[in-house]
Amino acid sequence: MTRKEFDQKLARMLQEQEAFLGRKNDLLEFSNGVCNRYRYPVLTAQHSPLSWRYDFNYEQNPYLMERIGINAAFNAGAIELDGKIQLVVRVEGVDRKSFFAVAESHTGIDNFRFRDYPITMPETDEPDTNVYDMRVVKHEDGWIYGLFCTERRDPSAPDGDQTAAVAQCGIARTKDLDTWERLPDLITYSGQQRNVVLHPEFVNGKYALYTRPQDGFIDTGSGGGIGWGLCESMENAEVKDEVIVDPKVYHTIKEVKNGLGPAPVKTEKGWLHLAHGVRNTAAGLRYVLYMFMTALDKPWQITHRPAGYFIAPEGDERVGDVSNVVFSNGWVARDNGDVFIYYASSDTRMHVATSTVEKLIDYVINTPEDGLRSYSSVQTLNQMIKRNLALLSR
Ligand code: BGC
Ligand code: BMA
Repeated sequence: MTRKEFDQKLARMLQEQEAFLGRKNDLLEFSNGVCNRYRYPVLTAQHSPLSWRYDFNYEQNPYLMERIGINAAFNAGAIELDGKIQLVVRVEGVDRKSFFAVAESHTGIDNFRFRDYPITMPETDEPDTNVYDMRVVKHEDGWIYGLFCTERRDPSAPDGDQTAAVAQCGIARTKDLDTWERLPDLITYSGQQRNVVLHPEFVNGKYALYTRPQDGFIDTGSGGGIGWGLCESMENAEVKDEVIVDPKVYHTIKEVKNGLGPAPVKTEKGWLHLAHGVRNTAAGLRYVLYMFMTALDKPWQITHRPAGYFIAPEGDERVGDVSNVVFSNGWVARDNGDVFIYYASSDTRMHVATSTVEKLIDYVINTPEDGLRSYSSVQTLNQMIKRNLALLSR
């Protein structure tokens, strides 16, 4: 490539990228009434700036090759800040390392743009091998906290096993999402932790955390379920007692494991929660999202649990690096009642679904519970059919 060709190609690539980032998203016509989905993902690996991927220097990169590949953009934390929706995205390079990067949008449904640099997350004395799935929470103490999974190789694994890992909860805080202060990892008395979420308010004057204790890296073992515990400070966070708020249950969408998604949304009827449930199939694990509500004054007590899943992978969402997965660790409830639910599909890309606080309350309170048996599901169904047919014949 001559320098002229190089310059022309780069200019064209930058222009095409601008057009791509400016593309409008469309609401899909079909909706079940609970939430709406959109035509395009809101973030993909292709949304990452070209300056992250290509060396723009002709002498150093005469073929204008991609030098640093980005594999995926998924599992984002979400927060509304400075009038914009800010996603703290799990960006994964082709080297399989994840890191965090902020992407922002005024609309919340399209035109997400990454900030110039990814987040430089400081390490602790025990460096993380991989970090992912940040829950971003504005706490009433004034800080924005990021709780995320920090993963390191299991020090007790034999040389021949290069997959065994230990997952724990990393903690950092910020005011602007750019500069982060890393705090010590959470201490709990369970083997491993993923999906730890900070409750936005003090409870009995203490910080409150949703946890997900498990014995091994993949196996929850005797642990599992969404847990709850209090801690005195976030500077040396320690949860001495974990109680299980929402256990895994045989033959449900959360039979293998479950974990809280983003921090709950406060409403006049209770705290709205979004979580993921996992079941095993012959084709591997299937991850879906479900909701529940807890009591306003006792956020660890479930008051409503609609049966089954709230969002499951559909169409193209089913396929990706880890197929048949939807996962969410970010949502935003705006002052006007709109709710933007950010979910990733198949560990590959980010989508948005929209609803309102009012509709989600209705969904959580009025959707029948799981009777846990085929027979009771049919009874629940029959009751509604009977009422409907009576209405139709009037
Ligand atoms: C991956 C996660 C995954 C976990 C358990 C980690 O190495 O990065 O995405 O949830 O393993 O499978
Ligand atoms: C996990 C999560 C996610 C991921 C999912 C599916 O356990 O922590 O990072 O989306 O598995 O691979």
